[in-house]
Amino acid sequence: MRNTGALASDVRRRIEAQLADDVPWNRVLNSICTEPHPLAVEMASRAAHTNLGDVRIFRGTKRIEREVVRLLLELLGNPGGSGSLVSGGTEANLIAMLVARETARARGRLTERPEVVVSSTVHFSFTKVFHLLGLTPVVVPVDDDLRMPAKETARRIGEHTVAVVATAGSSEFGVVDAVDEIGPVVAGRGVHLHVDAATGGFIIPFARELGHDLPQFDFTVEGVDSITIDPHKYGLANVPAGAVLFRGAEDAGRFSVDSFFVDTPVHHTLLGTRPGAAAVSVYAVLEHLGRDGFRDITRTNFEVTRYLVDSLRAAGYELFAEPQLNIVVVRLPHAARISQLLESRGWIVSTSKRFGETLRLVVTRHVTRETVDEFLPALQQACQD
Ligand code: 0PR
Repeated sequence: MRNTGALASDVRRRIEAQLADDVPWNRVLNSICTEPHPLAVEMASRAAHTNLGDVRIFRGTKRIEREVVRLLLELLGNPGGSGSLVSGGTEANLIAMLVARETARARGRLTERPEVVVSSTVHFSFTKVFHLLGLTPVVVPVDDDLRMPAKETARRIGEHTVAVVATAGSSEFGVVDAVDEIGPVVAGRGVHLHVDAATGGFIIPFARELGHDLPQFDFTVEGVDSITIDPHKYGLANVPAGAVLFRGAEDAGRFSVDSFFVDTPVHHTLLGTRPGAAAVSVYAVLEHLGRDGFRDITRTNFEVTRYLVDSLRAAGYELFAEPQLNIVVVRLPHAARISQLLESRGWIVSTSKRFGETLRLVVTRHVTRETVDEFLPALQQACQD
């Protein structure tokens, strides 16, 4: 660290110079996160000093967090449930698996080698979670539509199973598992069913209202015990804002750690010191946009996705799968090299390590028809070079 501090103007200038080198949103076609809503940014900055790890001080901020959890539970059809705001999908999935394991313990079902049934497209955050918690994944191959098959899933449940994880919006393809078929076959087997809706949680409810044919994935489905939903993705809140929600009013409390101090409530999250700014930013967006606002944003996302798909097909590209959400995967020879070329020309796309020769394009709020019109020639040029 320097001995004598630099002038604020100097520090500011250096930070601005680095930020200016970040890729502008209108060249980003790989990100599930987007530019947060201006009100979220404004209110998060207002609450930058707050810490949800000390609710005796930040009691107003805590009230906002509780209200956000209530609003999210209501969105997902379970006003009587419980939950916490966390740092993102990874922490949400970790806490859901902790609760699943503790529930199995309480039921006397925890064996020496606890297992979790997942599909082959489950998010890699679970690799971290299983590693940390000593859980063993039992992988069900996806079907031809890249979905977790309900019957096969039920067949893999055994004496060691503590949980099943379904995904509502896979990160690679935006595929929504048939949670409405998986729920009923898992219900009554004594295992926890978790739905990872980090990606789809803020799209599917509104897309269904708009008439898109997507499976129900929320607490109205029999058997669903917990859900991950991420406001910092399609929820337009600032990073870091995730949420883990549970069916039962007491369920979030199954992972609970006491603190050293009198009058400090137990913790239900991994982080101790936690950003109140995140809660405030989510609250600002939910209240300001309401269901109408989210429905409008979803409608636009789907329209731009359709425009992208039609433009790609008209230009002769073939899709890897028919998109269910706003993630478009194109079959493309030499995809990794084309992605690198595009990046050198300012465009960010993804290529899958597991499903080679594919280019993945994510349509979110910052991706417009103009972005598509500018991207297509850049893609064509990269394919020719
Ligand atoms: N579950 C699912 C289904 C996800 O898609 C993700 C992240 C997570 C869990 C983990 O969430 P956190 O990253 O909040 O812990 N999905 C994105 C992905 O892997 C994360 C991301 C976002 C990556 C923006 C890049 C990026 O620019 O694609």
